[in-house]
Amino acid sequence: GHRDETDLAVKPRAKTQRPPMYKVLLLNDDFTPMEFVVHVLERLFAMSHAQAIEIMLTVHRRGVAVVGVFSHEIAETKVAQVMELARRQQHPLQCTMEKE
Ligand code: NFA
Repeated sequence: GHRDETDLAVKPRAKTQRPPMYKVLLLNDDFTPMEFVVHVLERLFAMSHAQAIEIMLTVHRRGVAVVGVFSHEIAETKVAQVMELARRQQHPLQCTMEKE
């Protein structure tokens, strides 16, 4: 309505855009050693040994787990790092990303 001294002028604005975030997923397989997966989670996802074991066992039992949520660029880097470590050790471990 009409303004008085208590009114605040607030322009309608578009909602603030947040950049999309990406889940990094680790997939189970029958061959990659459990200790290698724990090592990957500790080294690349900054998890404690206990956290890494917990997530590794979730992947082992359920088939897949989210290991982190990152910007597109960081998620791509994490996936590439996991895949490169696995390739170097000739393990079939798979890591993917998907938009949240
Ligand atoms: N399933 C694998 C095994 O029994 C362990 C594993 C866990 C592999 C998580 C990949 C991801 N050796």
